[in-house]
Amino acid sequence: MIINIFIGQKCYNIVIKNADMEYLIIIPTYNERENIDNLLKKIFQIKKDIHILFVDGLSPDGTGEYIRDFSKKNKNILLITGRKKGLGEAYKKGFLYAKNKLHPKYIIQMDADLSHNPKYLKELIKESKDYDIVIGSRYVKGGSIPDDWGYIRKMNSKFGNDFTRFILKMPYKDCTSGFKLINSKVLDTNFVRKINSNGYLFQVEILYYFYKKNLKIKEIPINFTDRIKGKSKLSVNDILEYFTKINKIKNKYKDV
Ligand SMILES: Nc1nc2c(ncn2[C@@H]2O[C@H](COP(=O)(O)OP(=O)(O)O)[C@@H](O)[C@H]2O)c(=O)[nH]1
Ligand SMILES: [Mg+2]
Repeated sequence: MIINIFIGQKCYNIVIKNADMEYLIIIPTYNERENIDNLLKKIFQIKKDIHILFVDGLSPDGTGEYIRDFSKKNKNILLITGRKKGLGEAYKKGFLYAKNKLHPKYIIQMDADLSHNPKYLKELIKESKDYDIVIGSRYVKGGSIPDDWGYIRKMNSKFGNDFTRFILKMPYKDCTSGFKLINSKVLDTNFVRKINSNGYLFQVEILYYFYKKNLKIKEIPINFTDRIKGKSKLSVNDILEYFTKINKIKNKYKDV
């Protein structure tokens, strides 16, 4: 909890460690206003006392203001904002805010568009007792991607994952999943500050670091569904970043 105390002209920010915060979901948002109602309803149906930190990129559709209204009524909903700089930058900001100010025991990464069905939170939370990282995985047995994805999209996702395993020699089936739980104690802030990939590669970079750290990692199956409302923000640049910078990640963490 953060309290602002004024003494004379000076404002002091006092951060009171929130002993109650166990699970914190971090959700980056950009023009996701239409999804917020449903998202919050479904998350709180699964776990009433969960905390959510939204990182909004000053969405022109008013997502930030919309969330702000919810956060006034429900202390478990938190919001930080700043200029849109990509998914990786939004997560870095959220991770650092969580580590420095909120101190949750577990952090969960999740999209706002309901592609990551909140019902899987139950399983992520259950496995958090035995694993440092729990990945909601589309490519383990029982998991899936949408049937109606076109050939190119399917190949891009599958080939991207095969390529990652080939280059980085990681054993995981879904290296680009954006739905995962991280035990907060393994998320080192020095590491977070140095992350320098932004799109799909952001997910690969953090997973590779966890892998090199020999952490306990588990994949659980999820059925990934396409967003119904709003538009995807990930771009051709993110795909290019993926294939051109993946080798740099290997070098960057060779001594971890
Ligand atoms: N704050 C912030 N959020 C972003 C940015 N880019 C994407 N997002 C959010 O990150 C999540 C994943 O992006 P999305 O467009 O669904 O990617 P896709 O699932 O790969 O199509 C969504 O909740 C987006 O609103 C950004 O630059 N800044
Ligand atoms: Mg999405």
